[in-house]
Amino acid sequence: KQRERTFLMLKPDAVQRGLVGDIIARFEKRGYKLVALKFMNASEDLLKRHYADLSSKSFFNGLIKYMSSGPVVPMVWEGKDVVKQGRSMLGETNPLASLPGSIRGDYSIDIGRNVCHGSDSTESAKHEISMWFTEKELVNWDSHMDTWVYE
Ligand code: DAT
Ligand code: MG
Repeated sequence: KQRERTFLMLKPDAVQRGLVGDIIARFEKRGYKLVALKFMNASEDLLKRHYADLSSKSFFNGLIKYMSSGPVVPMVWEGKDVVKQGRSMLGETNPLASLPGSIRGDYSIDIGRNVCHGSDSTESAKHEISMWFTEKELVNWDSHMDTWVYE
């Protein structure tokens, strides 16, 4: 069984631009398993904790304002190497440095409107999952796709 999990979050621009289904579909079609998902307005307090390591940056206030400007879609996805693969499917932090075919490379231009978050390590994934979801919200289920995705 593949147990690695990552935290992904569709940002307010992804929601406003109608990209929610498309981005989720990429992870589904790749073969990853959805473990948790919600649709919510994130509080400034939660966003400040989520981006705590960037609190000294000049763009921090703008980042929090952007992330709290509309609803977001926090999600947990599971599967082999999902943290690293998720980052690679996202592209680079700066969309202009992201290859076509990546989410940011296909859907965004400015760094401050880069449509999707993804954990950058298994440790930060654990931390972020626990910040955004309770243990009860992480759904245990067997995907019948697994035997067709994994050998
Ligand atoms: P990532 O989202 O790729 O993990 P990060 O953790 O370094 O990148 O930064 C978090 C978010 O903050 C990023 O998605 C967009 C914003 N950001 C990062 N660097 C920035 C910069 N130089 N100017 C404006 N926004 C920035
Ligand atoms: Mg980051």
